[in-house]
Amino acid sequence: MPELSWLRLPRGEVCTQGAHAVRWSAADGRDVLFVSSKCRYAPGTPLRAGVPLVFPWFGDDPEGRGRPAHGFARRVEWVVDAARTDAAQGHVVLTLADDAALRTQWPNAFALTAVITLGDAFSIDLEIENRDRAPFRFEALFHTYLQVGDVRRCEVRGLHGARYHDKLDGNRTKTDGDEAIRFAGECDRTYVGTDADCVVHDPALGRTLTVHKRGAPSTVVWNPWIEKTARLADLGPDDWQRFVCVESGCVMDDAVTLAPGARHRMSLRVTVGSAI
Ligand code: TA6
Repeated sequence: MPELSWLRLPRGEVCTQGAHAVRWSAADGRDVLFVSSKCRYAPGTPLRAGVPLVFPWFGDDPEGRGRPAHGFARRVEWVVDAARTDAAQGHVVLTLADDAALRTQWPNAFALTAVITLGDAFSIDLEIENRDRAPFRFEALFHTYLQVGDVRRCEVRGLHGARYHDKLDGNRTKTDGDEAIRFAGECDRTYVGTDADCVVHDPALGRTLTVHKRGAPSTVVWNPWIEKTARLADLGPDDWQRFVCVESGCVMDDAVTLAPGARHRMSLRVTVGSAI
């Protein structure tokens, strides 16, 4: 069975499949990204951990042709263009371009460049370039799994007043009237048209995690809770308590149409603060 290949850095690990930042530890040595207790490490299989990269579509195959959910970018090998580490941080650059196999899934010439830095902060900068002769429309998302002590005690702040599609209610459009998102059941919301940073308050671990973003007007907040977790083979039965996804990108209303030769850049930065 072929193995996955890894870039082992001072503060975490990046899998070359999917340019997937899987682990990152903060200055206090504690993990910040969640890794499922039943994560599967097999070529072609997405890892339920860290920051999967969603591209070129979000969610199920929009054309219903049986193509993989959340696109192909997280399932294929990227090329390592650079890897530099010093005592404090690691910096890697990985690229992905169309090839004959990918064009059977998505008939567009493109290039992706991911620049990942693991230090006291975590960051990914993703550039999407249209190398085709015609415009193309894409969705892209940093599907970030944040480790928390107990999701039932967490709050996510920053989305008050923002518009979202509620996947648990037929993707109906709603407006968030709450000061904070609190979790007492499955949550699957795609906020659109918001550049707001989000703060996860985690009293159980005594920290806050701030999700900063640029060029990414969508924020997805997801926790599968008990029943959906039981339906996911690569999540342990109690894993739902230990993570919240606060995902940043350009999806649904915020999908991007890119002209030939044009580039879109989106970035994610996660910082750790003390609980307040
Ligand atoms: O995070 C939003 C979401 O679309 C959820 O609906 C759920 O499906 C999640 O992504 C996980 O998707 P995956 O394909 O990684 O199991």
